[in-house]
Amino acid sequence: MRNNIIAIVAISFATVGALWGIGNLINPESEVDLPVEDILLVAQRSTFNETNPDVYVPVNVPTKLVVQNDDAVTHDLKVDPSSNGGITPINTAPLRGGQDFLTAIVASKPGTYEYYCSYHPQMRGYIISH
Ligand SMILES: [Cu+2]
Repeated sequence: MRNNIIAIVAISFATVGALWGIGNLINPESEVDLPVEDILLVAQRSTFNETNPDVYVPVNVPTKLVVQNDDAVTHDLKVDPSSNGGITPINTAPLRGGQDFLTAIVASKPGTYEYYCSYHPQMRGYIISH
């Protein structure tokens, strides 16, 4: 009985190992080689990244966006629907100090779109898709 259990466990490990190996052959780590960088916007002293920078994203390539609130006060980040329909709206919902939110910037047309904090009018910048 005990030998049977040991044999089953050994076969299970062998199977998992084989599947793992095959998976790596089919799906190598370097499968995606796009010049896309993740974007981090940190709300601090009521700015995003000190300068409310322009954010450049490629059209039709979703770009990972993390919004992090390092202030004591609540911030959010919103992108409204655009008149040309070229960007997916974003709304992080209110973020308290220390909270962050993971989302994506998805632009389907070239354009300039505003991002902003709905609590602080000076916290605004542009997403430029190209
Ligand atoms: Cu704010």
